[in-house]
Amino acid sequence: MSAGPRVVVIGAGIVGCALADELTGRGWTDVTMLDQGPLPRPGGSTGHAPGLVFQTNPSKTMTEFARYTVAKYSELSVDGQACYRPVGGLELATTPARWADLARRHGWATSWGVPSFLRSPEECARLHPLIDPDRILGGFHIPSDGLARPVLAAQAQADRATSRGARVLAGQRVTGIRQAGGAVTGVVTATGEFPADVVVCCAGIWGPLIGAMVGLTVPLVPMAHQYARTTPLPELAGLGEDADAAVSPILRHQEADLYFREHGDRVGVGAYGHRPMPLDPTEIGVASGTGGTGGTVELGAGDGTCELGVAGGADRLGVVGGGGEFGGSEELSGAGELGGAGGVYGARIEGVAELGGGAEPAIREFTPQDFEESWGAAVELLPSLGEAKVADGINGLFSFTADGMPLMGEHPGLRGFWTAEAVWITHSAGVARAVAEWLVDGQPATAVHGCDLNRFEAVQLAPSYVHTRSCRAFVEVYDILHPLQPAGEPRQVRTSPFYPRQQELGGWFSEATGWERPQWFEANAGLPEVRDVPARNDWASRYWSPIAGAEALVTRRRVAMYDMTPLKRVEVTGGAALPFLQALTTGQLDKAPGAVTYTLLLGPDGGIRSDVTVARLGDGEFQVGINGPLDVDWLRRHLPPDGPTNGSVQVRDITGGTCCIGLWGPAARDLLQPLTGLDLSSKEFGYFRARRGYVGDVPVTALRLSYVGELGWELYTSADAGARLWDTLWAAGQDHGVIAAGRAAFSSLRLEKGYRAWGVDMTAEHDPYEAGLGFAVRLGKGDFLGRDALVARKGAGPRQRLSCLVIADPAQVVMGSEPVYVQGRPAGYVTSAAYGYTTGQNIAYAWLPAAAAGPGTEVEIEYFGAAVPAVVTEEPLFDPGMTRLRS
Ligand code: FAD
Ligand code: THG
Repeated sequence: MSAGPRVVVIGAGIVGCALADELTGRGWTDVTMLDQGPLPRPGGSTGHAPGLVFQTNPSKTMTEFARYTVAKYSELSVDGQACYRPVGGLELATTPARWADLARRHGWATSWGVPSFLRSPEECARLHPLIDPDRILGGFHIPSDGLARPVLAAQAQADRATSRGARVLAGQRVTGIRQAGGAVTGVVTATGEFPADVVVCCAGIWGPLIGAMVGLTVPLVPMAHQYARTTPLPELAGLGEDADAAVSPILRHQEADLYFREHGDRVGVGAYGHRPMPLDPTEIGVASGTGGTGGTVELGAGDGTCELGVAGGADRLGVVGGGGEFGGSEELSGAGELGGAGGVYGARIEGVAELGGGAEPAIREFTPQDFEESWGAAVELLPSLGEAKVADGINGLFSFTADGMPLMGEHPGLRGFWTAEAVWITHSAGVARAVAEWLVDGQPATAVHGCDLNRFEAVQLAPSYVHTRSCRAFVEVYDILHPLQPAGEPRQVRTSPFYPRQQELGGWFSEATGWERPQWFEANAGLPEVRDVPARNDWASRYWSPIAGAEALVTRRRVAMYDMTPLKRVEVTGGAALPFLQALTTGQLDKAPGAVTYTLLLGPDGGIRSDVTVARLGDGEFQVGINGPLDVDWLRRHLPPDGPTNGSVQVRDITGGTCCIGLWGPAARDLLQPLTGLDLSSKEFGYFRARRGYVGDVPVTALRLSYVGELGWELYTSADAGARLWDTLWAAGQDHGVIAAGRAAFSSLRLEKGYRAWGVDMTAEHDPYEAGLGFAVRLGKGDFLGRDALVARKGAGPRQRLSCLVIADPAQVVMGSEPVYVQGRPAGYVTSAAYGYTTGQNIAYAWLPAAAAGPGTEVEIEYFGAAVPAVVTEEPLFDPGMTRLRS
């Protein structure tokens, strides 16, 4: 068997070690892992993590990563010491809102296959004897959650990789990346060179520095997070002094931004309640005392934390021996080399393993005043802590991203350069497995679009954006977040040319990928249709207005203008544009100019990478309506290689330079025809056709299609003419009762029509047949990416099916990700949901096992702990005969 390509992994933290193990386990054994620090504690975040693994996450992918990490580390040990202990996880509620949210989290755990229970205060106190049951309303208990031993797990995986032929080298500080012809060729360290075909950056908080060596923005922010341990508690005396010993469940007290674990007879307290403490990666420094770092150890004092006095607050925390010991670093070897600003905690405790040890670039000095409030809340929850004191603590550094998700994938412009960054211990093995599959098999088995390095728009890579949003992610880490809750600053980063008009109409804006997007318009509050809109439950009524329902109704009754500008589009041009697109899509695109085709992009395994519309505007000219930056990345990656055909295909993102109004509704033709020389009759301008012309004096590309399932057109023009287009349509529309309508109405209408949203309803984990999109596949057209795998999957028959559910109670609108029970058993999960105003049906789409998904099947959706009855229903619910669209 070949050893595979030459792989260099940068960083021997838990992520690098897990990756080396996963790669070598798949037969890629020519793996060299480099770390600047000493082993097995090279000085990164891994050495400071207390190892709590709470698996439940709103993201299915993240939960799966955590499940795999639990399963894997449960099987690992070093010298008889287990790498994982399933002590269980207990998330506690002290407020009614949190209690309700724990029920929502129970729903996610159930949806993603993690068994869990809601427990009474007394049950919680039985599970964890330090809890005061009078302080809580209940708990969410996940028996398989627990404690990983990060350094041990890293070591176990590194050892296994080594046994398969990998090399792990300490004291090798990477200073440069070699490249040639758009691909990596090697890694340069302070003392050597390592040829490589694949380089994976697992450098944690240092990732941005490595990225900078290859012109790549690694959009993460190193942040300090406080973790402290108490003096011994008599109640825990039975556990002894081993800092790794623990029997009670790990705890989360999200209301106070706290988590807890046992360290033998002491308690470890983690706090997110403090102010964000971001750090510039250039200020982190490196571990000292090993070869290769030379004299280059540099630590800035710029994190702000070390300027703060420590003694004052320490007294109030009751720190052992007073505040002085917090500041003192003289007992720590290597501290001197770090020049005082090196994060060190003072008080050493005999018999308790060091949190860090040696020179520790990934910790900063504990700032007791930031911990004070947390300590108060900790004592309130666990009254026994009142007898104890804070013995030691750190401000430990790890990575935050704007959306809280990791950064996995390949550099967009340098082949062979990969990242696995911003990964918690919790997800480490799962992320590593996915990256290994991606490298070895060509794609991960798990849907990773939410973690893809290339998921961001350029504006989201601006340093200010990354910084502000990552700080916000820190602040919100334990907050109860509503799926429609608008993002904070920075806002108004991207606005369509219609934005001033939308503001005048009282648009209520949310943000996505930098765009301001109106959800509904207060100007429509006076529509009589508002009265026809049913009320909904408290959670679903947040960030929502009945006006949205009225906008949906008006779209079906008259006509509405939708701002479709944020829906991305690319221009694909050149002599080879047609064969290029043919090879990447499931549809037949070889049609005369003027045709529009709804088609799919598949991965090599036949999973859906995206669904797109391809408008052929000329022989070698296509406009492709896509779903996001990953589609641009996908198309670019598949461009024909340099050579004689170079330049025969160009892919250009035209989103920002153009804009689009969706003019939809039964009166759309009557409104538009007088404004244009185009003949809008169905005979001359049929469904799924494209034409160029003018609307008033605005040049447009008009596509006759509609994501809301109504007669009408998408009207594209250049951004400069957008305001003119809006005004022209608006003025002419007054006689037809035109309104501006927002995203909320849009979502309801598309679900009534059964149109899937990629990334929500279907992902790379699903094939077209399961997703109900078999109609978009032309197996007979010739070869295309994913075709062979798809043929096999078709033959095997669908395992699961995207199913349309109708909920009996109109008020019980659900939001997505809720578990669906068939015959009392968890069987699937909701993807998207909306009330259908025109059909009067409360809709939820859900993945269900194919065998259980037939129409008429009665199911229950778990919503905040309540069972909401629903029925699998034939789809689409609205206009199955397509009379509206084709009228
Ligand atoms: P690291 O462990 O930092 O490894 C990166 C490695 O890259 C380092 O060893 C570094 O030396 C090396 N490196 C960097 N630059 C270079 C270079 N130029 N050349 C060579 N080598 C280089 N997560 C959880 O899931 N549960 C928890 O309970 C938890 N608690 C935490 C508590 C604290 C106080 C902290 C600080 C973090 C906690 N985390 C927790 C987060 C977790 O520790 C990190 O997310 C995780 O360890 C990151 O692992 P990594 O391998 O990516 O990074
Ligand atoms: N408009 C344009 N491009 C897009 C979207 C869009 N690309 C991304 C995303 N949205 C793609 N999603 C859809 C989903 C459904 C339809 C169009 C885009 C659609 N489907 C018809 C149907 O299923 O009845 C297709 C009929 C056919 O194939 O003839 O219209 O909103 N420009």
